[in-house]
Amino acid sequence: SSGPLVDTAVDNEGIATVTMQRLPVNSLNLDLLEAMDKALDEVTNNKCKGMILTSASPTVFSAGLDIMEMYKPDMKRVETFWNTLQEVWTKLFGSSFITAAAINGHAPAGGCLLAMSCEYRVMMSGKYSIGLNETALGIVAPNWFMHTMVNTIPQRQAELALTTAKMFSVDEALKVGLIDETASDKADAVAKCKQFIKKFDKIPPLARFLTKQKIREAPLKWMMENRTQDTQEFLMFVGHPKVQKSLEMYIQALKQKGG
Ligand code: CO8
Repeated sequence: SSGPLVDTAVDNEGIATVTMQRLPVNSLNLDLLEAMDKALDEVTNNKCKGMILTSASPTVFSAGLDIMEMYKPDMKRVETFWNTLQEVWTKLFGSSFITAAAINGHAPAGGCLLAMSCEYRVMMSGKYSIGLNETALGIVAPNWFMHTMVNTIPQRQAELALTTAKMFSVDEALKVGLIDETASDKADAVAKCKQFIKKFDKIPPLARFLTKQKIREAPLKWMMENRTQDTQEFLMFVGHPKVQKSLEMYIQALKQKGG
């Protein structure tokens, strides 16, 4: 399918809504990540005060990394893929503008990472789940995935969630603080994200940004200092025959489930 993979709409109050629209499940392939990288630059260049991240799918926020990018990969492309993911995370997690996620459906793995990289999360009620499930796939989440979770929920809860590959229901996510509010539908989720962003109308923007930057400094610094090594680890991981075998089985299971 063609058409833009990300839609960016800025309202008259300077709040940008960035909608991922790589249907059906917004799995993060290189093209979607590149479109998100551009959208984040656009929000910065337009001097938007805030950004809401959401999805065009009625039931999925994002299915996480596109498994097909990692299965039998072209090594050059998969390296660019990983570097672009690092770049998107750095821009989103470290943004000067205010960020909120309107999570209108499932948010496993990379989908959860994107939501946690924002400053506030509103999730639509329903039978949806959110979490970092890497260990269940035999994958160790990279350090910065873990840092992002520890920035969101208490370390003890993050350790339990990461080791057990916990996928949280909406109620469980609310209870542990993985999300901040629930919403009845997408419009309600977006409206609640806007309310969050508007809270800052009374706070001097520079003080707000410098505070966010200081709080988030350690994970960002980790990325700056370990980016190359992080990429090498990822490339070693996807190049491993055992990993390729489990990705193959995982893809088969996904396809069977979908029918
Ligand atoms: N990548 C590629 N294709 C996908 C993915 C994905 N992550 N998720 C779903 N699809 C495909 C399905 O195969 C299916 O394809 P088809 O139509 O050809 O059968 C189509 O999308 C629709 O999927 P479903 O039928 O499953 O849609 P549902 O609405 O029923 O369910 C879910 C949506 C809940 C999102 C479900 O698809 C799901 O659970 N997906 C897998 C999510 C997942 O496990 N993602 C993990 C990705 S790994 C990651 O993000 C971090 C890895 C870090 C690597 C670190 C290395 C060191």
